Amino acid sequence: MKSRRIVVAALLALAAPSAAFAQQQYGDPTNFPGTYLTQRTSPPVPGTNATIDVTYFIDPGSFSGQDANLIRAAAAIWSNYMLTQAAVVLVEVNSAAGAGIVFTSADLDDATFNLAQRILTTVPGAGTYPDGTPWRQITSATITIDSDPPGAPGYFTGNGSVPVGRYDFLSLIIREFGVGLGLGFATNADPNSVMDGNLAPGDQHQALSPTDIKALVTLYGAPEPATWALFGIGLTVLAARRRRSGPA
Ligand SMILES: [Ca+2]
Ligand SMILES: [Ca+2]
Repeated sequence: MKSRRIVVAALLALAAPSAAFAQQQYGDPTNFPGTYLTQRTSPPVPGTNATIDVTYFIDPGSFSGQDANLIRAAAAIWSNYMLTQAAVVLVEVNSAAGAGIVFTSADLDDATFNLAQRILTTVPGAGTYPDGTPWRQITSATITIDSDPPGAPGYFTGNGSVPVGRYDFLSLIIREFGVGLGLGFATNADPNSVMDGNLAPGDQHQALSPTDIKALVTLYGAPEPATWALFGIGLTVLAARRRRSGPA
C-alpha cells in the first residue's frame, strides 16, 4: 500500500511541470485563463496564413542610441525565426500612435517589477483557434523598461557573456518582445526559454528555444507555403520560356 502511494506521487510530480509549462507559454493565464493573446486580427488557419507585420516603436527620449540598437537587435533575433517558421514579422515605426509594441522607460519599483512593466490593451477575438481555444487580440502593448535596475552598475549592453551581477539588456528586450507578441512566461521546465519571468543577474537567453518557437507558431500560424511554391513555379515557367525562345 505504502509503495503504491509513492509511485502515484512520482507520476504527478513528472506530469505537473509540463502541464503548467504548456499553459504559461501562451497568453496571460492570470487575467485570461485558457485564452491565447495575439496581435493577429483573426485566428491562424493552417496553410493559409499571410505574414502580418507587428509594429514597434522605440521612444527616443527613453533610450540611448546604443540601447535603441539593442532593441533592434532583439527584434532581428525574433524575425530570424519568424521568416521561416511563423507568419509574423517585427517592423519598426517612427510613431507611438498605432504601434503594436511601444518601448519606453522609467525607474520602476524593484520590489514590484522584474525590470519591466507592461500595459496590454486587448479586445475579444471572433472565432476560435483550430484547437478550440478562444483568443484576445492585443491592440497595443506599452512596455516600460526599468531605467534603474536593482543593484549596481545596472545593465550589461556589450557583446558576449553577461558578467556576474549584471542584467543582460538584450535578453530583457527579447523577453519583452515575446510579451508584446502574446507569449506568457516559461516555467523552470524550460530553462532555455527567452520567456524567463524572473530575469536575474547573470541570466542570458538570446536564442529562442523550441518551445518559444512552438508558442509563436501557435499564436501566429506557420507562413503560407504557397509563397515558396509560387516562387518555384515562377522559376520553372521562366526556365521553360528561356528554352523555348532559345536559338532556333
Ligand atoms: Ca528601479
Ligand atoms: Ca531566471
